[in-house]
Amino acid sequence: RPYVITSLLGGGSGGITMSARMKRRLGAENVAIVEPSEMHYYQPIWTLVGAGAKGVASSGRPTASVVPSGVKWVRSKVQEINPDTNTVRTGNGMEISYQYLIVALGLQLHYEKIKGLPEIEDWVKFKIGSNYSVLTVEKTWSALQNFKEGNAVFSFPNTPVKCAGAPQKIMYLTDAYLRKTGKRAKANIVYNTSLPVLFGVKKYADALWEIVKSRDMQVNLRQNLIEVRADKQEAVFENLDNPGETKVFEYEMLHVTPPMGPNPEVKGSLLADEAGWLDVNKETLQHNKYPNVFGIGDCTNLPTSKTAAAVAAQSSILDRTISKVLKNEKPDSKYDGYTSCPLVTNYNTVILAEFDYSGQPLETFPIDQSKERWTMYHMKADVMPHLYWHGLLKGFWGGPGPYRKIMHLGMK
Ligand code: FAD
Ligand code: UQ1
Repeated sequence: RPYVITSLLGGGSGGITMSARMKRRLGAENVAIVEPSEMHYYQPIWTLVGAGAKGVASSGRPTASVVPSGVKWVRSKVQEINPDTNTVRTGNGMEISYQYLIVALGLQLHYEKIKGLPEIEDWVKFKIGSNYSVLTVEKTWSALQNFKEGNAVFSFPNTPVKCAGAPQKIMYLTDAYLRKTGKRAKANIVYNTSLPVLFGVKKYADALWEIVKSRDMQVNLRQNLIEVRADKQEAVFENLDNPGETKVFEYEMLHVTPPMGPNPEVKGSLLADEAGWLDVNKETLQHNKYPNVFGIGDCTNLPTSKTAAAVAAQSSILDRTISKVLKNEKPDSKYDGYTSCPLVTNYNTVILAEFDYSGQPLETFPIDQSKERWTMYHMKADVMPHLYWHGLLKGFWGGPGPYRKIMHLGMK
């Protein structure tokens, strides 16, 4: 029955944030969220959980506590989206009609695409970890603590990923942990990435190359993890510039960043682009074919790095876009692609990368953010979680854009 004006698909960062904003705009009784998970996770803290600097419990809160009061929560999966009839079918057999639809389904992790990767229960035994899932993040910390001597190997897959810095943040923390515990001399740290660069923005890549060189970490570009031979503690990488050529790395610790891709519910719908991501206008976030459909976050084909910081900036733009559409006016706000990645380089330092669609730095603070700073670590570890739970998810934090303008007053 069409009691719902706006349906939100997905109750992650983007879904909860937009539900708070839509409640303010339309009234709670006109908003519904479809989300199967009983828990909502603040994923950015997993970088620190994997390195033992935070507990995993701090990352999750019940979904019931983050769904704005009065907003209808459908505790089920989206099974099928039909934008021609303005309906969504859910796993529990409901058919929901919508006037407006915001898709915030995130992306899918594909651990199963890595041949031989054992069942998660066996990861501790096989010295494997992965900060990308709540089920595997604590295994990273086990592997780190159990490290004796040998290679610590880190992977970056040959797909788009969320938080493109996370696969190497854990390498820097591993290096720091092994130094702190006197084991660094017996360790060889290897970062094998599918990318042709260490980081997509030159200013930060230059700073990171300095760090990997000065701390004696080995970076191999265009290497893609395709197989794990867990019983032998071997990881097999394919050379993407010479397909078929593989290289085997013995490991004492393996951190896996899984291949990622669009959700099947988006990919299999009329809303997807050719690659399967939600096809939205890159300035207004309105769907390119269905004007009553909008997208936010990791599920979209916005050509920027997929982060919660990007979700924050997108949320204020999308709020504006929808307000215009509701009044039958033309959307006028323009998303510039803002995204941010706090590159944790030690247990007390962060390089705060911030940039836009053009790949140019777009820094909030009037200081050089490519330098390692303890203030930025404090922001990442202690300030950001509050900003997330009490600012972003409540619909009050739309990214640092306005503050950047104030802080740079008279400086440029
Ligand atoms: P999500 O928050 O992932 O939410 C998607 C939701 O959709 C989930 O709740 C899921 O259950 C639900 N869903 C999926 N399928 C269905 C379905 N069929 N039906 C209904 N619901 C469904 N970002 C930063 O800004 N800074 C950082 O430092 C940072 N570090 C990170 C470190 C790690 C290790 C990870 C994993 C991520 C990090 N991120 C960081 C990225 C950030 O967490 C994501 O970009 C952000 O959460 C994206 O929000 P989203 O709403 O698009 O997706
Ligand atoms: C941000 O807005 C955000 O979302 C709440 C993050 O996710 C946890 C971030 O990591 C960052 C860096 C930002 C940007 C905020 C500032 C103050 C630069």
